[in-house]
Amino acid sequence: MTTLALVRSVPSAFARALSAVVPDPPIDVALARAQHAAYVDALARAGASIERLPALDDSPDSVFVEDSAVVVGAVALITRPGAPSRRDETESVAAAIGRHLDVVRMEAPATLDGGDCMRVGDTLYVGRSARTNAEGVAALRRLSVRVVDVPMPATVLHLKCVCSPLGGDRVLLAEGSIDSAVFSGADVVFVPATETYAANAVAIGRSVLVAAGHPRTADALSQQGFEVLPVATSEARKADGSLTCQSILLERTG
Ligand code: CIR
Repeated sequence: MTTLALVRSVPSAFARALSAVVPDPPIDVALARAQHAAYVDALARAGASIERLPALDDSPDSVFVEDSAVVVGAVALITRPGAPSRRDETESVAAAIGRHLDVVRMEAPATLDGGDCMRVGDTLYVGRSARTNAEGVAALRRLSVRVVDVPMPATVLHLKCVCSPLGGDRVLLAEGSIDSAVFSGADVVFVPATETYAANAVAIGRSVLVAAGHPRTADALSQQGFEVLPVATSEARKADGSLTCQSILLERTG
């Protein structure tokens, strides 16, 4: 099994990315680009092949490619992102993914962000956040996958702000965020509430990218047998982004 990671560069307009709180100090685009380059290096070190999507310099949130597609087996569902300003990001993702997988498009009034979707085994957990509506969840159900809705607290942007898949049946989950009983049957590894931001990690085989500066999460993942690759995220975080959101991972056999 090999992993292909689709990524897109940090756009010139990144300082205008959506954020719940106006960042102070503002986003430093040059630093964001350096951090993104280190993120891509870490993906490659973890064993992923890298494919770069065309830059969308005038689309402030376009580095956060995860939100544009959900991969279910041999099919990619191209989303209709919950934020109208982000809907111009999806077509170039569809064109790139279409070279690897069958593509299905989500139609209005459905909305869904890929950051709300987490695949664990044969189940797709979907956060019902402000970005993802019932029609969006219904579009996933039509893909013949077991879908479990997860109601989200209004303060949390996406499901994967508080959890992420670790491969197999394992899930990384922030304590005190959502009820771990939602993931019945999964093996839950907890991140302390003080390190909630680090619950969004990218696991590829035995390696895992973790937001730098979260030592208890790094320890917990080392104890699970992972090689921990810390990645700086200060600028993505100012735009309410973290690690999974900066790539779309495609698993390939052979
Ligand atoms: C947004 O609000 O849509 C972007 N500023 C952040 C998106 C982060 N995406 C993700 O975590 N999947």
